[in-house]
Amino acid sequence: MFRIITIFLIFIPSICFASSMKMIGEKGDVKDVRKVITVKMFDNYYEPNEIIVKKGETIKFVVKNVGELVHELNIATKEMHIKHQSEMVEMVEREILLVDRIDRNKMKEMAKMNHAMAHKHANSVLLEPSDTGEIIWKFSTSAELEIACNVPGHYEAGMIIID
Ligand SMILES: [Cu+2]
Repeated sequence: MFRIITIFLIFIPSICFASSMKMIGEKGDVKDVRKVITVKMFDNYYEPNEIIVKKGETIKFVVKNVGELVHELNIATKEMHIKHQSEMVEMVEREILLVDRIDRNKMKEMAKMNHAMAHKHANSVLLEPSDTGEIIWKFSTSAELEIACNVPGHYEAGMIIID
């Protein structure tokens, strides 16, 4: 099962390798939302398989996990996803991230020692089966972004939207 989803960016994308949050955009303000996109997360792909984003646009993503596994929707650069994947592996090793469940209590405990484990970033949601989450994101930069799931194995399986 391999699907590549495309984001068409209506500006000239520039290649950036820095991995700060600022370069991928910023948490959007609800009053700036002009477009709502519902994304369904299956095992292991997203629907729709194409998203059109304009620079400067604030989009509200309503994210539904309709699969049987835990999934993530994360807006970031390729470099950031790869970095994040090692954190996700650690979460599996510590039994915070289970196949179809997230141990939120353990996650909270871990976050006290390692902030990366909190998974409370504005650019991502991590959802159990049947859960729904929301991201309001302002695409304020020209970074090349991917929307992807970093649950171990899923990115490799094609759970990714690239531009
Ligand atoms: Cu996934």
